[in-house]
Parts: sequence; structure tokens; C-alpha cells
Amino acid sequence: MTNNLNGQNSNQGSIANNAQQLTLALSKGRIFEETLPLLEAAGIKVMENPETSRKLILPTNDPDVRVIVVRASDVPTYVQYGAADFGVAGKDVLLEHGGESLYQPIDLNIAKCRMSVAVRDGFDYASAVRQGARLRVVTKYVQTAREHFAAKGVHVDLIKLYGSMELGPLVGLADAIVDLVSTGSTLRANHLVEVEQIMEISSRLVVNQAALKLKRERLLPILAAFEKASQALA
Ligand code: PRT
Ligand code: MG
Repeated sequence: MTNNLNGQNSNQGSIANNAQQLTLALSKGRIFEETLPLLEAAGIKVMENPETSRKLILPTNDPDVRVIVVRASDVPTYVQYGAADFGVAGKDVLLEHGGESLYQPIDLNIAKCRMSVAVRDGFDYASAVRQGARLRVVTKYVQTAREHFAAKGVHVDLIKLYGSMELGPLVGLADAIVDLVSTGSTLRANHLVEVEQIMEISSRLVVNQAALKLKRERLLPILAAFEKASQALA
């Protein structure tokens, strides 16, 4: 009886610990790199580098916090289904995902860029739009592009690509691209010019709704540290 009770107690103890374990979803590359200082502000250090490790689950110095490494566009999915409690994703990705079910408390002011329309150097975008021509546009961001052109009353045929959008206008697949621009050097290298800025982009913290209630005590101090550190980047 005593043994049983002890067994139950220690079990409950470990379940209670697990219930407070936090999983953070990040993508490799700029989001991982730029989230590290925010994590450090919350006292969390990731113990392995995803660029050199093949592991998809990375431990941190806090035994209750782990990082999972996923594709940038998969971050909202992991958080939505609660496989990750929180994550970091670009506004571009969140708009395509349709982020209504995700709580987005903080603009982290990291991985900043803009979403723009670009065309081949020499293509007269303004008069094509004025004449009501039907534009062919390649993009990974079909939802955002559709809304942008609809709001302007521009008729477009949108063609979804998964990468290297810059090639589209060069090989006659499209008149224009909708893509992210930061320094502009990718556009320049491919003889494309930015003709319209659609919106500013930065990465947001996204939090699973259930985790926010059930793991509130663990999450809130981290959220507060992220918010403070990201305000300094605004
Ligand atoms: O690369 P992968 O296909 O795995 O996924 P991903 O491209 O979504 O991930 P990643 O890590 O490249 O981008 C993650 C997030 O970073 C994006 O969702 C954006 O919110 C943000 N971000 C910030 C950018 C850029 N800046 C950026 N410059 N994402 C992509 N780019 C690309 C852009 O698409 C273009 O090809 O960089 C090129 C333009 O850069 P410049 O400097 O030449 O203008
Ligand atoms: Mg990329």
C-alpha cells in the first residue's frame, strides 16, 4: 500500500514535470540565428547548432525547454496542433497559413524584409496595370498576392512556385513576381526591379492556445523576456 502510494506519487511528480515541458518550433537559418539572442534574454541557451547537427530535437540548458527544427512554413502547423507550444514564423508564412487559430502576441522585429512586386528591367508595369492587361504573376505567396491585386482591381493569373521565383519573368513564365526582398541584391542579379511594396515583414511569436492556458506559468516569463528584448530591435 505504502509502496503503491509512493509509486503513484513519484509518477505524478514526473507527469507534472512533463506537463510543464515546453517545445519551441524554429526553422534553420535566419529565424534560428535571430531567435537565439531572444532566448538568451530569457535565460535559455540551445545546446546544439542545427546547421551542424542532424538532430531535429535540440536540448537547451533548461531541462524543461526543447527546440524542434522544422521547415519555416511548417512552424504554424506544429504550433496549431500543439506538437510545439510556441514557435517563431514570418508574417509571410502566417498570412499564407491563415493564422486565425494561432495566438500571435509579439512582433519579434527579427528576420525583417518586405514583400514586393518585381518585374523584368524594362517591363512597363505601370501601363500594363493601367491598360487593365491580365498579368501573369509567379509567387510562393498566393493568398497575399491575390488579396493585394484584388484590392487594386488588377486582373492576375497567379502561378504558384516553391522557390526561385526570380526565374519566372526571365524565361517567360510570368510578367511579375511577388517575393520577399531584403537587400535587393537577388533582384539586381537577375535584372529585376521592384515596382511595388506590398507590406513590411517581420517574424512573430506564435503560441498554442491550450498551452497558453495549461503552461501559463512557464510561458509567461519567457514571453515577457522575448517582448522586452524584441522592443529593443524595433
Ligand atoms: O528556405 P526554405 O525553403 O526552407 O524556407 P524559407 O525560405 O521560408 O525559410 P528562410 O529561412 O529562408 O526564411 C524564413 C523567413 O525569413 C521568411 O519566412 C521571412 O519571413 C524571413 N526573411 C527575411 C526572408 C528574407 N528576409 C529574404 N530575404 N526570407 C527569404 N528571403 C529571400 C527571398 O525570398 C529572396 O529569394 O532572400 C532573397 C532576397 O534577399 P535579398 O537580400 O537578395 O533581397
Ligand atoms: Mg529560404
